[in-house]
Amino acid sequence: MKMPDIAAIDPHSDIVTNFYSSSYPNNDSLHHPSRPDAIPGHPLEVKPSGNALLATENLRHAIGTFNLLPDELIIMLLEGLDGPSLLQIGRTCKAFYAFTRAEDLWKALFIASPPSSFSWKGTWRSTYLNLSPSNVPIVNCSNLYSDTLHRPFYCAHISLDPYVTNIPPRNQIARLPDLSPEEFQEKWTDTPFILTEPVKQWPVYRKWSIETLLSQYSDVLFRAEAVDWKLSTYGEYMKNNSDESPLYLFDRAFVAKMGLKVGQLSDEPDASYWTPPCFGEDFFSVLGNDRPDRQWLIIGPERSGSTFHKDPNATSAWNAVVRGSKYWIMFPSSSKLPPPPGVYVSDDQSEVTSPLSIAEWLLGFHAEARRAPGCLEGICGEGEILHVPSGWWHLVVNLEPAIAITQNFIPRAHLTAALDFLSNKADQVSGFRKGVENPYERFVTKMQELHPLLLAEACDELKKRTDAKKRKWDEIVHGKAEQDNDIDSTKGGFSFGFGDDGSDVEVP
Ligand SMILES: O=C(O)CCC(=O)C(=O)O
Ligand SMILES: [Fe+2]
Repeated sequence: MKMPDIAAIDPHSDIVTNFYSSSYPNNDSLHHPSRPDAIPGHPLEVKPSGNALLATENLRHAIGTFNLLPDELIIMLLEGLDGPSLLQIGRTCKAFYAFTRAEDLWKALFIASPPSSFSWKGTWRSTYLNLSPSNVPIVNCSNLYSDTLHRPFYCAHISLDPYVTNIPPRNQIARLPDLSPEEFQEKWTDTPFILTEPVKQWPVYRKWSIETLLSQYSDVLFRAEAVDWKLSTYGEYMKNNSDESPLYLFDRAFVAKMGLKVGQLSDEPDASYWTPPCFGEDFFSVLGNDRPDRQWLIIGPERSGSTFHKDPNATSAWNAVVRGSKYWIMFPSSSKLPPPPGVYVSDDQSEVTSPLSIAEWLLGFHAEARRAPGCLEGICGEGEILHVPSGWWHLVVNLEPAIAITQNFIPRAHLTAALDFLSNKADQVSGFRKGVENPYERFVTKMQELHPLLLAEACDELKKRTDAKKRKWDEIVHGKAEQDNDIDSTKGGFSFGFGDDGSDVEVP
């Protein structure tokens, strides 16, 4: 008897609504052969676990004692094997063959010991083993039922449309042609927005495409997560991969590698791009070459992107889309608000656990996030630039193959937040070169030299925030009456709310 394939059942039925997700979108393209964005069948025909309930045959029965173990544990055991051992166990039966085809196993082997020379072959397994696609057998594993094996494949093919369209008006990120430095400083430093004009003046906006970059920089090595690949190899990867979370090129040394000139046209007539004037103020520049990493070239295929995070060292950022488009979903940070749905943060905020891929997060949490207080969403299109205020959570996904440049900075409105971070979260400070010791002291020394008044103001503000939190703490621990005596009524104007001011000062 041919068993029903749950993944092929009408997506509006209850079964599919509960499949991998509590908030499955109304995606009526799922498995519909006549729709161009329908999800293709799994290459080995592995089915989601639920199908096992009615199955008369199950390939898992051939794996002996291992059949007692859940799929995740089998994969964990296989993670301990090298390539030849994986191939060997994969030959024992169809079920193990399917398990040993899991791409994450081969990606990990590749990254642990990259072959000295290789070409991208469409999958991590074929690339690691140097197999041409015609040498990879098509094995029918249709009687294997495994969410662990099916989910990554499924997530690599979901349509992003239901998540990035119909953004509720209250969630829309503001869109403006441009802002002056004064307008930015007065009204916009705590608000995400998209500027539609400045990037369109950049020479790289006219000149860059994946093709032109490939023709000019094909042999240049760029960093993509844990690997340094020639751009030509990354170009092949972009064209031909089925990864759930595509490898993302994120290179902080691109200006030197590509021999670019960067700066305002008045100083640098041959500049390839420049910081839009409204984002010009950046107090990390007082550190000169000792500043932390500042700018990145970002290239990735459709579906690549960044899972939820806040930018480093309490900096703000701009992110300019030179080619393609990006969907952004953002949340303010405040101790009054929880982190975004599906994101878990340790007490000291040093660890962010977002165990899900972007696609899994969209499937499982997007609907809830869209309704959550503070949620903002928007699409930053080609030639547009988005502002990420200090401390904001963001998840970003490329809707098409994309090229972007991002740069982090400290505007005066967030000088206090940066000082707070450098002094109170020294263990989480990142991006400084190895020899640069004690970034907080260096920063304060340089600020004292170059901007003493601003530094004094920011330090005052930081002290106020710390004192307010101490009082709040005392109020909680010792009761209200006792701490009332501590309030200096001459100062007034304090915010007694935790985190209203965006500060993350630790309560001692
Ligand atoms: O383009 C992206 O993937 C987002 C990068 C990012 O997180 C940023 O620019 O802050
Ligand atoms: Fe970011």
